[in-house]
This record gives sequence, C-alpha cells and structure tokens, in this order.
Amino acid sequence: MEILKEIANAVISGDRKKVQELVEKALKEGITPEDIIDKGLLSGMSVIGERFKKNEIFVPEVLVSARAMQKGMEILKPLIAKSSNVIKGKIVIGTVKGDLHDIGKNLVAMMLEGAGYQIIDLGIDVPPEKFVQAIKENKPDVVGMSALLTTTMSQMKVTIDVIEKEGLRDKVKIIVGGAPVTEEFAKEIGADGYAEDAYSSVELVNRLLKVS
Ligand code: B12
Repeated sequence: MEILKEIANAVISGDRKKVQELVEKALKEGITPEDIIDKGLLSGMSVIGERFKKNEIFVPEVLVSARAMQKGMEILKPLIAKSSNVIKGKIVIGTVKGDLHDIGKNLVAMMLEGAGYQIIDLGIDVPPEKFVQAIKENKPDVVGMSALLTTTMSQMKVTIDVIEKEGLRDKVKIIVGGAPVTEEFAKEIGADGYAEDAYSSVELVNRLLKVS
C-alpha cells in the first residue's frame, strides 16, 4: 500500500510531523496498527539500519529517524493496548547494562501490554542488581532482557547468574531478545525462551505461562 511506503520514507527522512500525519491518515483509511508498525514504521527503520551498517549515515541521523518512528508508536500504542481488565501476568523488562538501544524493547513491551500483560519497564542500561530488585519488589511471572550489541549480550548471562545467586531463578521465566541474540544463545545462557520479534514475544510468553 502506497501510504505505508510513505510512512517508511518519512521515518527514513526523520520527519516526525509527516510520520504523525501519515499514521493518522492510514488509521482513517482502515489500515491496522500492526500493519502500520510492520510495513510502515519498522520497514523504514530497517532501511536506516542498513545504511548505518554501511556507514552511509551516522548516530545523529539514526536518532532522528528513531524519534520519528517513536512519534508514530505513540499514536498507535493506545490502539494496541486492549481495554482488558484481566491481567494475564506481570512482566519486568529492560535493556541490559551498557546497552542504550530501546526501540525493540519498547515495541516488545507495547505488544505484551496490548496482549493483556502488566509491564514494569526498567528502561535502558539496566544492571543485574536492578533486575533483582525489580523481581523482589514486583514478583513478576516473566523477566525480559534486550541487547543489541554483541558486547552487551554477555550481560544477559551475568544477569541470569545474579538472579540465580539470589535464589530467584525458579520464581520467574526469563526471556531474551535483540538483533544479535539467537535461540541457541538463549539456551546456552539458561534462558527459558527467545523470540525474534514483538509478535512472537507475545506467543512465547503465552506459551511459557500457559495462557492463550
Ligand atoms: C537505532 C540504533 C541505534 C540508536 C539507538 C536509539 C534507541 N533509542 O534505541 C543509537 C544511535 C543511540 C545507537 C547507538 C549505538 N549503536 Co546502534 N543501532 C541502531 C540500529 C540502526 C537499529 C536498532 C533498532 O532499533 N532496530 C529496530 C528494532 C525494532 O529491532 P530490534 O531492536 O532488533 O528489536 C526487535 C527484536 O530484536 C526483538 N527484541 C528486542 N528486544 C527484545 C527483548 C525480548 C525479551 C524479546 C523476547 C525480543 C526482543 O523484538 C524487537 C521488535 O521486533 C541497529 C542496526 C540493526 N540492524 O539492528 C544499530 C546497531 C545495533 N548499533 C550498533 C552500534 C555499533 C552502536 C554504537 C556502538 C555506535 C557508536 N559507535 O556509538 C552505539 C552504542 C550505544 C550503546 N551503548 O548502546 C551495531 C551493533 C554491532 C554489534 N554487533 O554489536 C548495530 C547492529 C549497527 C551496525 N551494524 O553496526 N544505535
């Protein structure tokens, strides 16, 4: 659809106002929030990712696009968050220590919230101790960790070890994700699950908690 391409292009050029206008227009046209995210906002962000990788653009440009994308997300979030009174479970989520990437983590949190889970978002650069403290305070069913750097992936294992040391490992299911993370890595570090995107995160959590 043409408008989804336009949304992707507005993300690429980092035009927040245009993203806002186009997302509102797309909704009026009856396009679902999921399609707007997937085929519009994320499709634009993946072009940015490619260009960043090839050194064609740099951090400031990526940030401008990320903000434009987040503007679109703000509009879509309330539409995805279902008006449900029944909370299926509690989830503590955060980006691990040393890592400042939060677009993917926010998306996962948003989808899970939309699916009826209560989210406690610890933000970015979260040290293991902060995960532990959040588990003690909130008694979540699931802990989710995000890492986008190969250098910070190892923090997932460190965090799991600290959770284990505190005697909390059997109280929570631990899930991990982020571009460099794989199913195999998740198994290796003793996580309970891995999902490659926000949609499969919901399926994963439903499966782990045996809810539908
Ligand atoms: C945006 C971005 C940034 C932004 C972050 C803005 C923000 N608020 O997040 C800024 C500009 C700040 C940034 C900085 C840096 N970045 Co950067 N960044 C990216 C970029 C282009 C896109 C990431 C993104 O948002 N993708 C879109 C989201 C939707 O996808 P996602 O994060 O993968 O999340 C999905 C899944 O992975 C999964 N998921 C994610 N988290 C979780 C958690 C759970 C529990 C589950 C189940 C699933 C899940 O679901 C999500 C939704 O579908 C990537 C390139 C790429 N292709 O990934 C580089 C990239 C990650 N960055 C990279 C680098 C090197 C850096 C810097 C070191 C650059 C520098 N020299 O300063 C710094 C590091 C800062 C730090 N300490 O963290 C490298 C990493 C290389 C590596 N192998 O480690 C990449 C891969 C680019 C590259 N190819 O060189 N970056």
